[in-house]
Amino acid sequence: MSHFESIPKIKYEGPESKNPLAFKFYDADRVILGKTMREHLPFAMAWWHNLCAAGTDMFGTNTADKSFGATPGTMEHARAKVDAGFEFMEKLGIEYFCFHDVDLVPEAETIAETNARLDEISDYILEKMKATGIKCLWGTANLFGNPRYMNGAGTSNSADVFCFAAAQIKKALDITVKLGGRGYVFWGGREGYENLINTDMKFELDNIARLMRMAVEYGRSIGFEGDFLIEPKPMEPMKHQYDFDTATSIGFLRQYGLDKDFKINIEANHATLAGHTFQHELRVAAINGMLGSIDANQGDNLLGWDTDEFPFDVYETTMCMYEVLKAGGLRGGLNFDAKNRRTSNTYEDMFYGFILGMDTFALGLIKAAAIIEDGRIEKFVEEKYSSFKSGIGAKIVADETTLEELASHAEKLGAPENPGSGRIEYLESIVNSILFR
Ligand code: XLS
Ligand code: CA
Ligand code: CA
Repeated sequence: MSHFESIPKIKYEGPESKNPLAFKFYDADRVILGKTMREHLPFAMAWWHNLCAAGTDMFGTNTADKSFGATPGTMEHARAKVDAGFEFMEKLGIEYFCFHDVDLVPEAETIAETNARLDEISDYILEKMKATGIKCLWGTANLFGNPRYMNGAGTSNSADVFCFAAAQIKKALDITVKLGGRGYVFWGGREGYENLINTDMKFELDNIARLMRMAVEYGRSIGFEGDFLIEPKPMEPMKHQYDFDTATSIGFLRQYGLDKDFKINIEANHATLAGHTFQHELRVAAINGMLGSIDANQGDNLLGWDTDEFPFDVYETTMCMYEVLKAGGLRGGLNFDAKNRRTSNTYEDMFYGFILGMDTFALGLIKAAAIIEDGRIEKFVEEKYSSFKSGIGAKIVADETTLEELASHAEKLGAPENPGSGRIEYLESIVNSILFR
């Protein structure tokens, strides 16, 4: 049974096309810097937004119909979501999906019953994967929705709740391995605090590191070879979340000896909530060898919360793909952790959202490659630091000098040298001339 009968397979028609159900920039087989767009841009569908979220917000209920012809909360509905999801991905040429355990099946009264449901649905998903070639990018456990996690999961004050979290992670890892997932994500939505007055921060951090260590040990023991990923976010739902941003998360991973098994999953909207640009977070991960995967969405600068919009801002995707290309590509993928606006509530809108996101990233890729081929920006940056290529500068980077030697060098110079213009406006106008030529 088709869920999107009126929607054709979405094809590339080029920038002049006025067909809303066609790609204007995403041309999967086009080769850019030696790789196809498909290879550069491993797009993924987020099960939760696309197949589960139906427009409920703090002030109102569903505006969209995501029942797919079945009664929500049943296994029949879980199967209908699989059917709809695979039809949707095939029509768009999306090759990966990401999931939380509870996106796949309704949670039952007992762990055993929920796990039996997960076994059943993952058999069905596996069949669909074999038939279509669609793959799993990453899996995760929802450790924030159930009221038992109100004080956190890995950072809960309750040892029993900690065990429930362990049970969910164990099963989510089993399912991720069964589906051949490339990654396993920890997003710590409730791993943080509302108020330090009732919080033992050190104890909580030690504990969640223990949970992650056990997850790594278990995952490796069942043959999981992919990356474990921390997805930073500074706040929401908690006032302060421990995985605040990429730098904080890398510090945590190194402190607890988890950095060999983990990488970072960077979400654009979480970067801006942390007071950073998306590009900043990508750069921090890349220079630390920790760039794992990307949750591709965007926030709203006028709103202080996580709006999870489909990417539209070409400057942002250009800078994202610039970082990705310079880092040598992505180990993971580009997961559209994005949802339609509450007022865009039809099946067509689901497709329009993905077409917008895929085209915005395709444009970003094309333009980032053009910036690199143009070379002026990279050349400027290289020259900016050229004083470290010879003389005293070369001695500094070779670690062949001392503070005394540097001090006497400075004394001999007399007046300090002008370090040179940063040329920001000139460089920005290069970006514009490449974006809009
Ligand atoms: C929420 C997060 C979440 C993670 C997966 O803000 O983005 O959806 O990606 O748990
Ligand atoms: Ca996310
Ligand atoms: Ca988000």
